Amino acid sequence: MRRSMRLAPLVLALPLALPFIGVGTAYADGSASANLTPVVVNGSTGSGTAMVTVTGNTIEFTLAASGLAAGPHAAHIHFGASARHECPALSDEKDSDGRLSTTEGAPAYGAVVVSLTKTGDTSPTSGLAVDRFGSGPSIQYMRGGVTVAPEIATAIQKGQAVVVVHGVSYTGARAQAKSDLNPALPASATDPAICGVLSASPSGGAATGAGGTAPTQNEGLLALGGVGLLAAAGTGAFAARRARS
Ligand SMILES: [Cu+2]
Repeated sequence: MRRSMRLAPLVLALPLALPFIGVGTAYADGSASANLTPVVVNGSTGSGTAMVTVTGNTIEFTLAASGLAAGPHAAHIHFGASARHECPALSDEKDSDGRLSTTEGAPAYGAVVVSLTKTGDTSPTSGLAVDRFGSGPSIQYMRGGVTVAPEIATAIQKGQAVVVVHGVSYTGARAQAKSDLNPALPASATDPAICGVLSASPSGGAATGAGGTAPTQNEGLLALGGVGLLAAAGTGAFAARRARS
């Protein structure tokens, strides 16, 4: 009797734990951050930071970047179970057309799994909802209460998820290229600009190690967080709302 009562909580907890078992270790709640640096080939001079806090299957994210091209910047968490969990390398530019498309980067970072929109839907369906992302050279916003699939929450904690901010500036032949995601858009609107792999932060701090983010930087990001929320710019020059990622 006493024994079965003691077992009860364990039995109840089991179904909750099951989704994690298939992907490996169950991960406790925590934070991950990424330094965003220019994607090879595409010529962005931007930089930024992404921070994600995972609580169960809910995430809160902060995205800040500067030095970006004019125009909207679709931004996503990418993940693929069979992806390399990296930002693209020069060798990913397979067709030698002088630009690395979103599709060419997929072997490195996988598919869109979360759209880091300011408002509304955050599923991959909103991947090109350009009027709900940041716009212009500097973007900065945060958002909480974003539900993700259990395997995505785990991937973030395991350092397998990649943040990609899209939208670059091209001249010459590259400026005439059509987007691989939606031929109605120029390639410059959707090609990846800056990228970073989310890596788990030690509790109470930021990522450490080679190339890690200094704690002060993330604290600053959080402090700046809410500022961008009012800027529902809607500057999307492209009717990409219904475009699919
Ligand atoms: Cu993306």
